[in-house]
Amino acid sequence: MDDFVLYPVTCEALSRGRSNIEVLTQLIEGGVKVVQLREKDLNKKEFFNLAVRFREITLRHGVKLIINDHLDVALAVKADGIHLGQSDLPCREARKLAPGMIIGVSTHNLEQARAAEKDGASYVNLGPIFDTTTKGNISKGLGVELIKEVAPHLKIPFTVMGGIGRDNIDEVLAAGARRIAMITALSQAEDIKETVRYFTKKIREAVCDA
Ligand code: TZP
Ligand code: MG
Repeated sequence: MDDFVLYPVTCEALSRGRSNIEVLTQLIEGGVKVVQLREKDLNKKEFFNLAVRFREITLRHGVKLIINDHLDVALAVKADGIHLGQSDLPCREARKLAPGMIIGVSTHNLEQARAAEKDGASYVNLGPIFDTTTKGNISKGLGVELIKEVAPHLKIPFTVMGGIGRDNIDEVLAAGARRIAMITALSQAEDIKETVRYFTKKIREAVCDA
């Protein structure tokens, strides 16, 4: 899970008119080692076709590919992992179908995080940490306290997400987060490569200082 230090998640609609492939290329040039393909508005065939292209590019550069929501697509393109929400296929079932895959589960409290761990998740995401409008409506931030509350109870790694950017990353690092997932702080950056380098350095410095 070392690759998940900075964990970009795609959203073409919030990418300043750039295509997902363009954003992916910039992310990789900036040095990311993992990316999650998350597109809610595509039909299955469109999503699959995009996933095929993501797989080709990520494989060429030794970058891990995690697929959001669609386990069938993740299996079909031989992705490294799948990311599931609380309303998706239960982690326990996904684990049976994909024994060797990285499985991430979105969680919003300690109970969900513990359940995901018990059900075979490889990692959990905690969030949203801060307010974010990326999912459409405002999602209210749960606060960095969530990180402090949940982290001591988990054996598996966790990522954090939701409203994290340059102005508040220090708070999540101070709360103990070491793997940070982001959509808009990266997808809307004018210079994606520079932004990847900025956040990666920040997180790695926090790891070294700990
Ligand atoms: N899950 C929890 S917060 C979130 C998701 C998908 C959106 C995060 O997007 P951003 O732009 O990094 O706030
Ligand atoms: Mg989902």
